[in-house]
Amino acid sequence: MIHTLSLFTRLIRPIAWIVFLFPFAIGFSLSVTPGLSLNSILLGFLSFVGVMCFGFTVNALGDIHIDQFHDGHSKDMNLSKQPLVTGELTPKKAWYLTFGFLVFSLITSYYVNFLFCSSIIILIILGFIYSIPPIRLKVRPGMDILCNASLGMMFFTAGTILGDTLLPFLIYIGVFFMAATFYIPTVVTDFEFDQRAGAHTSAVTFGPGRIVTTMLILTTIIVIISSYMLLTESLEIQILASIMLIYSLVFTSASQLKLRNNHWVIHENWILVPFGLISVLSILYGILKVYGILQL
Ligand code: DMA
Ligand code: MG
Repeated sequence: MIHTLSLFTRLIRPIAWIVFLFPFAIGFSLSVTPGLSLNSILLGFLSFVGVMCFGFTVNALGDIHIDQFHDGHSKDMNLSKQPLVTGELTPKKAWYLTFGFLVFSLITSYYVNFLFCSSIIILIILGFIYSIPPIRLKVRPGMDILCNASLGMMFFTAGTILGDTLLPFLIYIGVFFMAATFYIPTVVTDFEFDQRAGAHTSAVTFGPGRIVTTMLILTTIIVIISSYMLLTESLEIQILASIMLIYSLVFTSASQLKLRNNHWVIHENWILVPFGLISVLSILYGILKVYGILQL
């Protein structure tokens, strides 16, 4: 029983979900209005779980041959212990599970509403083409970053659709740049591991130095967008803009300091802990809003 549970969690990697829960939870908390049905909220979050199970299982399937080289650093787990790598699970069974997760996320999202279901379908497609050949964007230089930034923005969008109000367009663009900025260090920390495995990610192709410069440019764009949001939007969005501004500046500076001789070991907790905390706070705030208890 414990073994099955461990096999399952090593396949679906719930700790790594925090990265995507973050934009989804923030989008939801900003958009949610009093009186929204708790049923739909629950279904929406279940659908999120389905998409995560789907996305990480297809990723494990696509990465079997590179995950065996992972040394256990800078990730939610040692990927060489994934059940598909150790042989505890066959690819065929994993594909059956993938199909089950797909159906689960589609059904739950369908009962939220059509628009939410459409956003989930886009997320499923992005998750699939990111990991699975022949498209497999994760090994196409530049496209890996673009795809992850789009995933971040789409999770945020799905969150706002679940909350039932759309936000000013600029915020979605800001989230896109945030997601790109935060994805870059993860691809740079994977540099040696991907290079050993022969995966042509952005970091392997362009070299970590150049890619980190890109991070500086992206951070500048975030500073401009969030400053504009600070000046023009409501208190809630001003809080989001402040978090975006401060966190991306701290994160980018910390990242620059940690890169030496193409070697960059940035601890996963720089992302997982703040993202996890902000996600939990956002969801709680969202629930308080639904009940009309708190509204900033
Ligand atoms: C994980 O992909 C990301 C998604 C979208 C499931 P990855 O292979 O780039 O990262 P990791 O090496 O952590 O699996
Ligand atoms: Mg992977």
